[in-house]
Amino acid sequence: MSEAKLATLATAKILEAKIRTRGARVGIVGLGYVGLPLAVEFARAGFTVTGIDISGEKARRVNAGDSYVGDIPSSTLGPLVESGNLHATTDFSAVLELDTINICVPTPLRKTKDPDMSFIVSSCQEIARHFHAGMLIILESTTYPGTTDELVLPMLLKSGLQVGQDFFLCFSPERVDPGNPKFQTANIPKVVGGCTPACTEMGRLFYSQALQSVVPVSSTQVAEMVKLLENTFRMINIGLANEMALMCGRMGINVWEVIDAAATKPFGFMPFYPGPGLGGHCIPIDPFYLSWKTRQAGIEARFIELAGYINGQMPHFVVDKVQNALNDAGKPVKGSRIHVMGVAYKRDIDDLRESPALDVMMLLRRRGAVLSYSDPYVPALLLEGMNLTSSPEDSAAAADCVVIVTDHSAFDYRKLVERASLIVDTRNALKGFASDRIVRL
Ligand code: SAJ
Repeated sequence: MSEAKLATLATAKILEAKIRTRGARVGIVGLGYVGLPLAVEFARAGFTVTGIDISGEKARRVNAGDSYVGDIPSSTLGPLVESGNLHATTDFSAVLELDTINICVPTPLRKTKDPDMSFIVSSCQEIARHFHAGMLIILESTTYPGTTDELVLPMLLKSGLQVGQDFFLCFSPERVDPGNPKFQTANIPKVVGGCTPACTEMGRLFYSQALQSVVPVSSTQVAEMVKLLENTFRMINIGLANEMALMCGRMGINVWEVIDAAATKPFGFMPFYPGPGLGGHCIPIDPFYLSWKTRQAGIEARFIELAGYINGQMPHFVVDKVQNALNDAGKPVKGSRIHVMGVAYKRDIDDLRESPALDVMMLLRRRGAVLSYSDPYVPALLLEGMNLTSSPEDSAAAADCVVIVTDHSAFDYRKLVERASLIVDTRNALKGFASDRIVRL
């Protein structure tokens, strides 16, 4: 066997041994709601973990054992930092001392609905500057199929090292669901696909040291596509539920009753619910990474485009409902006091990203409404340059119309029904209440 071949085998064996003995020095780039929980799991498993983030504030808070991620209490983070198993830095030269790196940086959409790859590119450029033989690199950021092989791999090959021999490169989709009480990083099955079989096996071995279940697949593209299928599935089915709402609304049928009854089918059906639109940093965005890529391949992702259109129309549908409800009460939208209940993108969280509530409020404001809102998770927000602060729930009673946009559990719906003069309910939050003052989606 040639010396080169022997050296290659040695590289893989040495990295394998480091991983098996937990001696591998683990790096996590991007300490957000994905990266920090992952860093904690590997630190818990006994690895020495270095978190790398461009935010000095994040690095400082991690090193102080002060968690800013809801799923990681400071009581969990602190001891791992004190024991030396976890520390954070903004200095990418730390890569020189690392054996593995997981890249967990954001992949937003541009306004043109094109993928914004800038965070992946800048992270990989920094990693490539300090990259060395014997490393396992795993991209976790949601992206279009082909990113790992077409964008990341060439940046690492510039080192002259060979993938699958001198270093190992994989993709593994993040599946973190912030606030999920049942499924957290450790017990969510982890899909991983490598540039070569040896890469896939190294990725499988790595995750199996800290996570309960690993699902190896044959390539990085398969792994990239798995995530997009998961979230495109959701987005399209939510679009179907919204279209059902539009159809039932036109036919005077209660769509919520239809869905609840359909959901009694014990097989072959999964309920999704209509709403004021699609918010969050995953579902409205991930499918457009796929449709952008398929367009390059000359294939139109028609379901994605159609569902995106329908979901995007829901804020307008809600505002028309409000306008018609006020009209039936002899009031124009212009000058009416309209109080929005809940502005976060989904219940019981504080995240405003892509929240449809912002679209609804903007449309109502442009029709001349006098806006106020209540959201226990969002004390203040900026709407087209206007600073709004959350009012006490009681203030809803003084409004000409209340719109339930996000159905937080903390709201007192009974009191709202007793006191409000008109309520448009976009979430079926008032399912148990009957009143001619309630207008449902
Ligand atoms: N929504 C509806 N109708 C539904 C479900 C959701 O209108 O039936 C709306 C929500 O109100 C929200 C948006 O869609 O505005 C997205 O909601 P989501 O429940 O999909 O929550 P996300 O955005 O937090 O999605 C995450 C995703 N997790 C990852 O990407 C790792 C998604 O894959 C999960 O399935 C989802 O959490 C979850 O199940 O909680």
